[in-house]
Amino acid sequence: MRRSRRWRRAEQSSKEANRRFKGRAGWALSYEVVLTLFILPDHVGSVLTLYDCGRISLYVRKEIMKSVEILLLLLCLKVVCLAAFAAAPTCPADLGSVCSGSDEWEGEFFPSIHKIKYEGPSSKNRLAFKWYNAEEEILGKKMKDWLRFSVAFWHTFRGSGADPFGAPTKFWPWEDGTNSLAMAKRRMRANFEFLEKLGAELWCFHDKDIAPDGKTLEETNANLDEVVTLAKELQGSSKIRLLWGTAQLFLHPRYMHGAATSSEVGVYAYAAAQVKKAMEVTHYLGGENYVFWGGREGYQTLLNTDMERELNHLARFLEAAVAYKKKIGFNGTLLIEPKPQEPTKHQYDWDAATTASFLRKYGLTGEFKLNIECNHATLSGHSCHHELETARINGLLGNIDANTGDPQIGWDTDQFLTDIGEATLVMLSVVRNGGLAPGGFNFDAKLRRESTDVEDIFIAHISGMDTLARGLRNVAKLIEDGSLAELVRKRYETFDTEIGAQIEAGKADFEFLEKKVLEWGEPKVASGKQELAEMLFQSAL
Ligand code: XUL
Ligand code: CO
Repeated sequence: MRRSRRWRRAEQSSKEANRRFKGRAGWALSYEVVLTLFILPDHVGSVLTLYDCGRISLYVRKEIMKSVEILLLLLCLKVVCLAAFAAAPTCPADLGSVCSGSDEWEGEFFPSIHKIKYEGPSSKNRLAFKWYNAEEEILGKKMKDWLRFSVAFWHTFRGSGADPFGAPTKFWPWEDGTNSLAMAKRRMRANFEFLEKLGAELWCFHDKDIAPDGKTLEETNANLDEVVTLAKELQGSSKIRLLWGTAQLFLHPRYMHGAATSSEVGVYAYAAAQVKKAMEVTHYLGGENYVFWGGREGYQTLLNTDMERELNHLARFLEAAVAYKKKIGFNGTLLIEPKPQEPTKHQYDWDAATTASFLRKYGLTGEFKLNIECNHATLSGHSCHHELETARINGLLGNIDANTGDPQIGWDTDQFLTDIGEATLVMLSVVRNGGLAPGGFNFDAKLRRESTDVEDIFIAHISGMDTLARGLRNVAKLIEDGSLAELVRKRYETFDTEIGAQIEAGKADFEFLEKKVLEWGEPKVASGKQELAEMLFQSAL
C-alpha cells in the first residue's frame, strides 16, 4: 500500500517535471532518476528488513530510514526548485533570438520576413502587394486613407485552429503554450512587429485576447493594465494606432444567458464592470471606436425568455455606456456589430435594419453607428453590399469587419475576403459613404485550420488587403466610366419631373395623383436593364 502510493506520486511528479522541463533551457531530468529517488526508501526498508533478522534493533532501523527520508526530501525540494526555474518564460530556440529569461524579447518574431512592399500586378512575390499601394491617390484620397486596414488580435494572435471537432493546429514559435502575463506581453510585441512589417497601421482587440484573467476583477484589471501599458509604449514608438477595443462578454460561463440581457442581475453588473474597464483602456490607448458585439445577447427559446425585458435591459446597458463614455471624455464612436445568430439561435442585433430600429426605439441613434461584418450579413440572408447600403442610407455606416463566409458552409467561417466582385461592391458603398474614418477595415478573419506556416499569416492579410485595394481601383474605373451611374440615373428619371419632385417633397396627395392618372392614362414602364448593369459592373473587374 505504502509502496504503491509512493510509486504513483513519484510517477506523477516525474512526468510533471519532464513536461515542464521539456525543451526548456536544456534541462533533461530523467523520469527514471526521479522515480528511483522516490521509491528508494522502500528498497532500503526491504533490504534492512531482510538484513535485520533480529540483529539490528527496531530503533536503529527507524533512525536510518528517517535520515534516508530527509535526504530524499532535500533532493525533492531541489527538483521542485529546478522545475520552477525551468518554467520561467523562455524564447523559442528556433528563431535564434536572444532571451533575457524574463518576459522581455530581443530579436525578431518574423526574422525571415521583411517589410511588405508594393510591387505591382505583375509581381510573383507572394510577400508583396500587387494592388495595395498605400501612398497612391485614388479618387482624391490615399489608398491607405480609404482602406484604413486593421489587424484583429483575436484571430491573428489567439486563433489556434481548434474547431468543435479538433484540437489546435497552430503552434507559433513565439508561443509557450501558456496564457501567462509574460506570454501576453511577448504576443503583444509580436503583434506590433507584424503590423509594422505588414504596413497596417491599426489594430483591434478584446480585453480577454490581450491579458489573462486573474482570480478577482481587481487582479484581472491589473493584468490588463500591465499589457495595455506595454501596448501604449509600442504604439508610441511606431505609427500604429488602435482602431477599436471591445469587451469579450461571451466566453466565460457566467455569460451563458447573455451579458446585458442575462436573466441574472449579478451578470449584468459584471458585464458593466468589464465594459467600463475595456472603455477606459480603449480611451487610454487612443482608440478611435469602441465595439459592442452582442455575442450572447439573444435567446435559444422564447418559452423561457422575456424578450421585452431583455431588450429594455440591453438599451439601459447601452445608455450607461454612453454616459460613461462622456464621463471619461472618450470621443471615439460607439459601434454595434449586427449578427443574426451563432452562438445563440436568435441574436437581438439581427442585421443592420433591426439594429437601426432598436436604436431609434430607444433614442440611441445619435450615439451609435454600425460595424458591418460581411460574414454576418450573409448569415442573416443578405449580401454584405445590402447591409452596407442599409447602414449607409441610415447614416450608420461606421466600420467594416472585413471577411467572408463560404456558400457551402452554414456558419461564421471568418475567411479573408478574396472575391474581387464582392470587394468591388463593398468599396462602392465605402466610396459613396466618403470613406469610413474614424472607422476602418478590420480583418475579423482567420487562417484556415489547415494553414499552419508563419508566412501564411502574412499571405492571408496581403491577399485580403490586395483584394479590397483592387475593389477600390475598380470603383474608380466605374466612376470614371460613368455608365453604371447613368443607368441608375436614367432608371429614375421620371421622378426628375415637376410631379416627381412634388412627390419627393411630400406635396402630392392621393387625390392629386388620381387626377394625374385620369389625365395620363396607362403609364409606360421601361426595362430595368439588369443584364446591362451586370455587364457594366463586370467590365470594371
Ligand atoms: C464574432 C465577431 C466578433 C466581433 C467582436 O462573430 O465578429 O469577433 O467582431 O467581438
Ligand atoms: Co466581427
